Amino acid sequence: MATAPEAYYLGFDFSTQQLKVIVIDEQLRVIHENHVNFDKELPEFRTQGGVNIHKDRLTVTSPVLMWIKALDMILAKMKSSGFNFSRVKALSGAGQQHGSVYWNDGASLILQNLPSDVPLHQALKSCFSVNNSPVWMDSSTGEQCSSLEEAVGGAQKLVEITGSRAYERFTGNQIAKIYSQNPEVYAQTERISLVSSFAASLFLGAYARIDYSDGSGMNLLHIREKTWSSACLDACAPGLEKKLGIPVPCSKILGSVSPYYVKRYGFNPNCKVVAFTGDNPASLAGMRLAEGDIAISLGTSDTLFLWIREPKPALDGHILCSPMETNAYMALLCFKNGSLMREKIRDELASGSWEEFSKTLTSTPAGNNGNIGFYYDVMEIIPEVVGIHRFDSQNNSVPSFSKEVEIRALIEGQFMLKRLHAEMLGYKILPTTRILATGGASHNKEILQVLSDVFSAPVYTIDTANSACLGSAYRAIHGVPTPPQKIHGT
Ligand code: 5FX
Repeated sequence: MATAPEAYYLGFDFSTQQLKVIVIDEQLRVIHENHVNFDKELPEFRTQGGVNIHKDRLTVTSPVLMWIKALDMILAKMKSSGFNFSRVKALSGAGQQHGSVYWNDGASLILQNLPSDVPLHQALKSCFSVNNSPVWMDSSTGEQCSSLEEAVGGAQKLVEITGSRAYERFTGNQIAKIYSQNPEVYAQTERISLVSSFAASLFLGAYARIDYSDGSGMNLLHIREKTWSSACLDACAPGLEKKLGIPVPCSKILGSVSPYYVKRYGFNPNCKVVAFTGDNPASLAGMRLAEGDIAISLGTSDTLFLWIREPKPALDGHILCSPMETNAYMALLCFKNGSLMREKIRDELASGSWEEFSKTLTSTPAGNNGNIGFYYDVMEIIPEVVGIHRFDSQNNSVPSFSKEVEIRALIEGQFMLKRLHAEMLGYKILPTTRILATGGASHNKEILQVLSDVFSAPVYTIDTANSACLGSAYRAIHGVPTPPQKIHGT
């Protein structure tokens, strides 16, 4: 008897600059990759880096039809490369966090009756009450942030409910801005999606629910109760609960693909759509982070993802529901003074050479004989401090260090702060803890040794260029339980 062909799983990533897809098989092998670059392949939308920065320099949006046209294009590319869509058992995806999509009154009917002979961007062109979606780079909602914190009883209270204090890019504040500036637009919006749930809706042919993990980036979700906080909803806009729908666990199967994809691309009608989530939660899944692990990206800014069991939400950093386990959490910490600060000290004290920098770093012992320094070239996010602050072994503030002490103080100081803030959020180092490092400085073994010393844990380097996309494909495969296999001879 012929065996059934192996199933495929698709992971999409609607990121800021491009739409990506990765196909994996049941052994998690990548068997197809494709992408559409927004600026290059969709020049008619005139984006730069996938976004439009408005005149005030604070408002940043992306055209919603650009994302839809990119989906038309990527599926057409896959089809013309001979990809067999009928083997796809499930799909999932990621979206840039915080961005929001506003569906017009009546759009759900159009979504449910997509004509398969028409590209999506034509069929859906009249479906949006806001054509330019606010995205995570937007910082125009300062006023709304202050009102939200005030309405719920202060920043700390908001942190306890939603895992974060009010941030300008967070979706609740973006919705509040639209409501206050254009109440009639808000009134004619029947549904508000995140970029992730919007993308899932395109595949479902119906409004997809927001998952707990991406929902945690809105300043609206009660992260422990996994329900919308009425205090936050009421502070942002009236009637919001109905427009958001009920949030769902991240591994929820939302339904099967719309008949549109069956007819137009040859998808199997049973192909399941697993809830889409934010790009950061999807990356955590893509890196296969386990309890106690840390992923650290040492790039222009340094970003940490932590797996947390018992979170202690704090004013600095974000706590999100975990994309992997309903009762776990992930924390996100972002530090602005990353590589640029390291490069500045390298240029000043090591003639611009990483080799010389590393040699000098290893000439001093771990712990730096009690000397500590904190280096902030630009105003830091966590904590809000700027300038250079040095302390000797007696805890006296000192104006300078020798070059050897300075280089170690910089690197140890950067990692000690990360550990301190991680632990303040409830992170605990476990005997099994692994640190997965990525980004520019992860190529420097001496810097990684300090990271390992500070956290008392082994450090591994990984390539995360596609982690959100790959994580989405993994989430697709984990979302659909495989029926028990018959074992011969038993
Ligand atoms: C996280 O809070 C962010 O704003 C960014 O990492 C976006 O998710 C990038 F897409």
